Amino acid sequence: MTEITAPKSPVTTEEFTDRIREQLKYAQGVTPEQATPADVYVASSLVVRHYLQDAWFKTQQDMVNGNTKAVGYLSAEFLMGKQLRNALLNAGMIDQFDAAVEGLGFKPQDVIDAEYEPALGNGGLGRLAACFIDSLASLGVPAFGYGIQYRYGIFKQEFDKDGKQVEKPEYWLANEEPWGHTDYNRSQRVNFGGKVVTKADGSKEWQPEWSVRAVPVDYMVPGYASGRVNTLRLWTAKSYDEFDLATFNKSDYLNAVKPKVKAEDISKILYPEDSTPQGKALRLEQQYFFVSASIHDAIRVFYPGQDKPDLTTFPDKITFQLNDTHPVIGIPELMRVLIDEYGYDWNTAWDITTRTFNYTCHTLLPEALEVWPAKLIGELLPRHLEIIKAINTNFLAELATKTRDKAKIDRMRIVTEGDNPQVRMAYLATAGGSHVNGVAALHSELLKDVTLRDFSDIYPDKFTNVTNGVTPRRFIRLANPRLSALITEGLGTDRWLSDLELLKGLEPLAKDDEFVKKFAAVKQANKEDFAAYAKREYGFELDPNTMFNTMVKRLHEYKRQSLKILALIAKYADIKSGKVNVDDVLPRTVIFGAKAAPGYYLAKMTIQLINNVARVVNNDPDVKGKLNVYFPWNYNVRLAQHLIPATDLDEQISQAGKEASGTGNMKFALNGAMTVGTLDGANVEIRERVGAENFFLFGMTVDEVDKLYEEGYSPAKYYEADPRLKAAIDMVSDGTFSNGDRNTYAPLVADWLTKDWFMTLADFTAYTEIQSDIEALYRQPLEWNRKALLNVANSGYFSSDRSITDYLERIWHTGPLA
Ligand code: OX2
Repeated sequence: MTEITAPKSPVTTEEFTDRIREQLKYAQGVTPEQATPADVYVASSLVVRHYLQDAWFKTQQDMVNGNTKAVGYLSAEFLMGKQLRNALLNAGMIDQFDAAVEGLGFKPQDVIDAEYEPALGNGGLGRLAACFIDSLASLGVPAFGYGIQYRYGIFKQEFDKDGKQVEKPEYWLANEEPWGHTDYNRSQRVNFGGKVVTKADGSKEWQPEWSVRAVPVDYMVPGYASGRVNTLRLWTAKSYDEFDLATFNKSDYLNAVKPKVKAEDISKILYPEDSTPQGKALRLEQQYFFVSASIHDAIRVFYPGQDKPDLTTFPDKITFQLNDTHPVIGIPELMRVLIDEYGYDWNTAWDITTRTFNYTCHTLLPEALEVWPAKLIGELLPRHLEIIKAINTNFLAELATKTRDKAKIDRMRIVTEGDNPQVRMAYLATAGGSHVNGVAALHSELLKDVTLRDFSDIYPDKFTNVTNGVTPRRFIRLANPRLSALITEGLGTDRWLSDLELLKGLEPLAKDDEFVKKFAAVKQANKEDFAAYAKREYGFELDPNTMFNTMVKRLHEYKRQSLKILALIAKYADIKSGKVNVDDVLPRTVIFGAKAAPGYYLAKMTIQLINNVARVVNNDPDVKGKLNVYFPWNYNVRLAQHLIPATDLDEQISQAGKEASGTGNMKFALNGAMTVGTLDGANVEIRERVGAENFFLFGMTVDEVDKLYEEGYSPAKYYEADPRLKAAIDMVSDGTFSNGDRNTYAPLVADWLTKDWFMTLADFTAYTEIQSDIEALYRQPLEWNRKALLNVANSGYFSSDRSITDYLERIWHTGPLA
């Protein structure tokens, strides 16, 4: 008997059908006969919202009336993915939906596909935020996600005829968007610019120059089987002055709408950076915009109708998690609100503030730690600059009581000295919050030992680790229904969806050849599905009888897509030179997915190279279909959901000490892919859990990398030492992948040979050597699948439910609603 704990549907199919008809009629204004899948999508979404509405009210009421501290997850990005199917799953209505739309003459998949994916994030950081709010709701913890509803999400990636990345605007709101509820009556004023005056009583008053209206757009965040629905509140910027009548009367229409355009610019685009900040004033405006609105919103929610609330209780009502440095301006903002708006003294305000905030750092790259020129902050937020300076002064004084090491104190300044002082947001976050966490065990260690070493010396108790996780609802149940069914069959229960450590129960089944064969059949069917999807969406012809070898993530030098493509070229060169007999080559299909930041020259050139390697290799008859390279453009959550379940081998090959965690690595392991990877980020913990014998490890460790930097790294040495590496790089230089033009990739080749900051060349030989182990195992399907199954069985730890449980215990000190 299989135990089923999935949520019970609140509706019958008939009721669902009637409701859809009703929405089609009254909301969409079409008959079922006239309706398109897009109409049915909107109508069905409204129906789902309808059934979630009471739980949403109740969760909010219980949160405000109860004694359970809420979590405010402040994040510049929420990469949600499509909403409808996830909401149906979490609310228990998938079957009723499928039957209802079929009854109306539609294919459920067409209706699902009609949803446009909200692409409000760059990569891992934004997707993590989305997994976290799913888990918070599923665990019944009251929470708000607070962010920005960007009009244009991350750019839409296309490739031109030369294989270069082209960025197109992603206007995801072009069609009706049934999930967001715009709540004009709960908007907040956010001020900018102007000056600070000192009043007669010595208190300060900020006299801003301009303001925008922050209007919340609320999204339901239904928990899986928890009966709870939390809120994702994304702010959109509106102008207070639609237009300036005086200017308009002078017949200057464009200038008359200027205030509106300027205000609305704030929430217009998501900055397409990942791990490197861009010093744009607009970005700081965005950060302040959503954080200021969110802080005021939380006060409104938790002290309804109170003019003089007792904000000393604020940290008992809500804890704000700062998702990286983007929301850190919230620290001086809360200080300002408490002091200037509510009249608290500095010390009380500081006590409230430091008890309210905590900070998650997601990087180790020094260039990714945001720093703002004090001048810019002064122009945009003059009062905040004063407060930041005072925080800095007090902080330095406190440090002087803790250490005599003047150099150390100087290194820890929040505001640097000199002609062009800078504000270091990571330091402000560390000083102004209760806890700092990294996102994987290794990352948190390196944060303490390297990046924030001085801070951890003096405040060791502030530092902790919470290893990332991913939601099993979206990334197993929705993405991989076949594997989900097999897991449920194997475990005799579907309870693993809310308690992922139960996957451990699959471990004994790895000894059962029949079960392993079923597991292999699931992968094969998923590969066939993906081949059909790739054909439909991209026109690719993938052979599902080859190994599917995937590398999907942002394009960044430290992630080392170069290593993958060079190894592939080396293999190609082996075939071309006759060094290996093509008939002995294990057939592989290598699939890349990656966006590069538009201004990131070498990353974009790497994309161009991959596309051209694909063009050449896929069309070379000498290769006999043994090597295939595909690069589906515009990698996003939807593509991830199709591709991850179909992958045999996943690449996590960053230079050790550079990838903070990775979360793709977890999704792949949970979907039964094997990983080839370095000892970096969460790979370390994945390998520990799945077993060293079930993970393809290669490459230098953090210590070896450091040592090599110290000794003086010379990439050319490696080029000379490994003839296969030399052959591969020479092939890039000699025009093979650029129609004979030797200059196309010259900057990339020059970088490899003279700089190679992330030591791709140094790890090349080890990476190519591990390929023989990989291929030998893949030639024994039963053994490969046994190991892949052991990956699934031992990756339950990487559920975002576990991450959230860790946050609750180590950082937030709160729990589910009663
Ligand atoms: C990413 C990190 O690069 C990645 O390693 C991590 O898994 C993810 O955040 C979630 O923690 N911007 N994106 C990241 O860091 C920054 C900065």
